[in-house]
Amino acid sequence: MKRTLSLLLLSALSLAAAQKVATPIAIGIAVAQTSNASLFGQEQVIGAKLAEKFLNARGGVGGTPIKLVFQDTSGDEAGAINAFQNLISKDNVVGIVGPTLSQQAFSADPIADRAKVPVIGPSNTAKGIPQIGAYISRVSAPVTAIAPNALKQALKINPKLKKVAVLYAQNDAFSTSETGIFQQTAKDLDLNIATVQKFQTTDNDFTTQVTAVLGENVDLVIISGLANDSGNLIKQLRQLGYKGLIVGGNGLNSSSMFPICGQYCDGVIVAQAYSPTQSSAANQLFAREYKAQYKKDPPQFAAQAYTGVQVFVDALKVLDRKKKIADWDLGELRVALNKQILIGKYKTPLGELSFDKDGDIVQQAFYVAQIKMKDAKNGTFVFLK
Ligand code: MET
Repeated sequence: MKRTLSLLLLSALSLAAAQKVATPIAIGIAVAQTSNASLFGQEQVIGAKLAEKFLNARGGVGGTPIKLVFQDTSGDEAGAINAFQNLISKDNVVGIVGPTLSQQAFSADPIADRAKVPVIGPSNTAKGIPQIGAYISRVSAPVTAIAPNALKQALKINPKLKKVAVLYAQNDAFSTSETGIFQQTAKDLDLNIATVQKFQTTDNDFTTQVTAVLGENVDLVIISGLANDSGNLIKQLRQLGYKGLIVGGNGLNSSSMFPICGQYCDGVIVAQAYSPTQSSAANQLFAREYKAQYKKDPPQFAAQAYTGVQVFVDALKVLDRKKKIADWDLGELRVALNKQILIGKYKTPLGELSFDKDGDIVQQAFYVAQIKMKDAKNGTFVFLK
């Protein structure tokens, strides 16, 4: 009896170990489709789906199509962990593009790393993300590469800038990481930080912080937060009379924020890891396809999510030429795929990219844009020279 049981157990185990890769090839997308973080997540879903359609139309992986499997992470750690676990153990994906927030990545990525499932972060920009583990990389350039550009641009617009106020969401890993870079860069540029104010991503009323900022007579305000909080903060800053320049971080890099701050978003300076005018053939195709469908320029979060899916497909193609993907053992494929991702070079909408030894993106060009509102709900990011 005992022997039969252990035999059964053994064969179940070896079955699990010998699990083949399903076709179409499943790639997991774990982003925020609900909660406030879905202001970014919606753009990521669009970008990922465009990649699926576009890459399958061009033969997928050596003739085998890919299939995206979506698991909503919502906006918190528990949601991301749950989504990752489902994708890894239930949906048997070859790898995961996600999650939306760095705050979620620090909790969910270690689960994939332990399971040896490659993760490509599509928007996680906090310091330390690729260092979570060998299976974690990202196509979203870190705050260290992005944030300083916005401050330099603010100084270009107003070379007389001297006194600045810094505000950040203290309960969010990305925001605390980004404000560190903003504050260091401000000091490096000889700006005088008159006040540092904290808030929560769940806050709606910023009277205390705005009052403190107005009391300092600053000529630049620098904000690190997510979309809803930052949008409301900007609105209240302007309504209470602040007239100077505003630099927003990555959390302000979405038109989903426009209805929140409305006309008050006008003029906010935001650094970019993507430009719709980037001249590569890969971007021209992506931007054309996006524009045809959505009647506007593609946003950064869509371009990065598209790139995440593309990197998986490009790396899978290399492995498929050695042995058809359907013939691989899933566990072995995940390991080989991670290795291939890290050594590859990719022609993407973000330009040509590769990864450093930790899995951080090596990207050629960055940009800065300024928000231009047409009315209370609609606006654009105008790219600056
Ligand atoms: N860059 C953010 C992060 O790493 C996510 C999107 S913008 C708030 O959490």
